[in-house]
Amino acid sequence: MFPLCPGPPSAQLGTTPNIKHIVVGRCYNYITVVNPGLRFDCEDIWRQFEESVVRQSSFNVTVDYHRMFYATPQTWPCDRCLFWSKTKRLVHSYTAVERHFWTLEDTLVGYMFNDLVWCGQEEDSGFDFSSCPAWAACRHHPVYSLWRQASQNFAEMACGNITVLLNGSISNAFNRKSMFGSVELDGLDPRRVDYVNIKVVTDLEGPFIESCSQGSVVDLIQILRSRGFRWTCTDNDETLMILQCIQNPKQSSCQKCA
Ligand code: N1C
Repeated sequence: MFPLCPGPPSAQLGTTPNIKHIVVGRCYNYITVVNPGLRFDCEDIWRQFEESVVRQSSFNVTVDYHRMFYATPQTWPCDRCLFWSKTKRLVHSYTAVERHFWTLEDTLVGYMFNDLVWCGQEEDSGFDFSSCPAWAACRHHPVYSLWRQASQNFAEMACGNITVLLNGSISNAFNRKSMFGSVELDGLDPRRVDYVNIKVVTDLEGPFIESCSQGSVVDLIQILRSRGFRWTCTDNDETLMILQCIQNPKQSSCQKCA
């Protein structure tokens, strides 16, 4: 089982220009402004990252980022983890108001690499700024490998009450090939996690395809049950609907109180 290949975050072919400045700058921002007091060596983290990516001689090898993760030991409130699948934009407006949640992008590694693209070159020792391998080869794509390893760590660390936000406007809201369904779910430890709170949210105007009692979400609940997790499931959580109304106030379903 391996994750889907949803395509790069933006329509660019090669490594994001100025990636070193972006990553090192985000790192300093994180340890200075976002989470002041953390002591990390941003230059060293970059070095470990760069060496992992550019040292690989072939694209058919999964990049091993363990040295970079080793340089970024971080603990976070494990009982506030928020997982998601196919709801990235909504999740981040949600965490902006529900500030106690932690997504992977709130950790240093997730923060540094969010929305970036990178790959090395077959024969050279630098990044390839003109093109990166097709996402069809995603199991070995250096971007995918990083999210896969980061997602695994994030899930293994989770404890207490955790939440997952799924998209009820698509079929297979819970997809066994997604990062959540293939890596994170299997990484959760029923001895550490008390409750898995599922939230299924649809677009305001639909389509209304999946819910807590319909479609692949039922399969997720079945898996959780069989592994001994306790769970709850909520359709169209009020805060999530209000957030969508803020982004789109003219929607007819947002006019109820007018
Ligand atoms: O495959 P997905 O969703 O189910 O992955 C989302 C899942 C979340 O719970 C996160 O903890 O996995 C973690 N995660 C990220 O935080 C993340 N940020 C950016 C996984 N992937 C992440 N990305 C990029 O989005 C990455 O390039 C990957 O390929 C997509 C997966 O998004 P998805 O298919 O919506």
